[in-house]
Amino acid sequence: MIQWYPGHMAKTKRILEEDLKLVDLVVEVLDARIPLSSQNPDLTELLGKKKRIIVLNKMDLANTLISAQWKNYFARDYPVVLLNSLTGQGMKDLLAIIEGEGREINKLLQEKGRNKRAVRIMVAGIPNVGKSALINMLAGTKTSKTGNKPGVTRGRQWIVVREDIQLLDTPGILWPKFDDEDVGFRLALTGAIRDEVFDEEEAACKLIEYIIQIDKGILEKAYNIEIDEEIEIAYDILANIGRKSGCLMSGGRVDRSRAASRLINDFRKGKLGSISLEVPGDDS
Ligand SMILES: Nc1nc2c(ncn2[C@@H]2O[C@H](COP(=O)(O)OP(=O)(O)OP(=O)(O)O)[C@@H](O)[C@H]2O)c(=O)[nH]1
Ligand SMILES: [Mg+2]
Repeated sequence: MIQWYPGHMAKTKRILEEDLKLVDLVVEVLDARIPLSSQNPDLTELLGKKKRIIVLNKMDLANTLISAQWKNYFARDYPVVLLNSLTGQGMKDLLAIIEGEGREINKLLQEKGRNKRAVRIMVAGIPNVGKSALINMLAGTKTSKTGNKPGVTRGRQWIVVREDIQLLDTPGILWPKFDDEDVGFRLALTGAIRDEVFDEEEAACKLIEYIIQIDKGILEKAYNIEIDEEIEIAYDILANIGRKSGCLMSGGRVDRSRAASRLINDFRKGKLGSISLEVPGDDS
């Protein structure tokens, strides 16, 4: 499952390093369903002493109790907020944290005899975690952008979120890391890596196995099937899902590939309910 070639990654990293020089604070966006798998471990080194806030985004798609555990997990090291970037739930908390960090940063500036100024932030994260949605939510309907900042010479613009907060208009792209096969599957299932680079049927089977561990009733209800875990393996269950949802080939054989796409899409859209794929302490 290779998507990020070394050259591609080096360039992405270079751009990120340039952008980091422009900001005081990084808002790291993680997928609340897979907070560890969607985190890029290299960011810590890249940030150095730069401040970071962790956003567990897509909270609406994740299990509420597990998300609360993740919040505690990350809160040991960083300010953290649960967010739905489509509805804005959690946005007030995020702004309050940014404001607080901004005050800290200004305190340090003033101690050095420098003037008070707006805190400069950027949003960063791996693909598909909701960076653009978050930026849109923060920007709101505001069109006012400032021009006289170093970033603009390179085509970067600042969005004035509030008098005290300026946001880089382009998110920092981080690369997903998956030496571990399970991490790869989680990234695939949530849409962080492109569909062409993983085996959908295999990923769908992983998802079935995972959901059955939580509650087989989720699948039984969603697809009007009955699951006997004693005798059926995920591959059989996938076939049943296909049969019941009309994924058939000519001749009436089940089209497992289409069944897999359907299941994965249903999961991504939240049609199977709010399901977290990772629990603190799982493997970390
Ligand atoms: N349910 C739900 N969907 C979300 C949320 N935030 C973003 N999305 C959806 O997730 C998908 C990806 O969101 P984007 O904002 O495009 O993600 P991104 O990180 O900018 O992705 P790239 O630009 O590809 O790196 C879109 O379909 C969004 O509508 C959220 O909080 N809840
Ligand atoms: Mg985007």
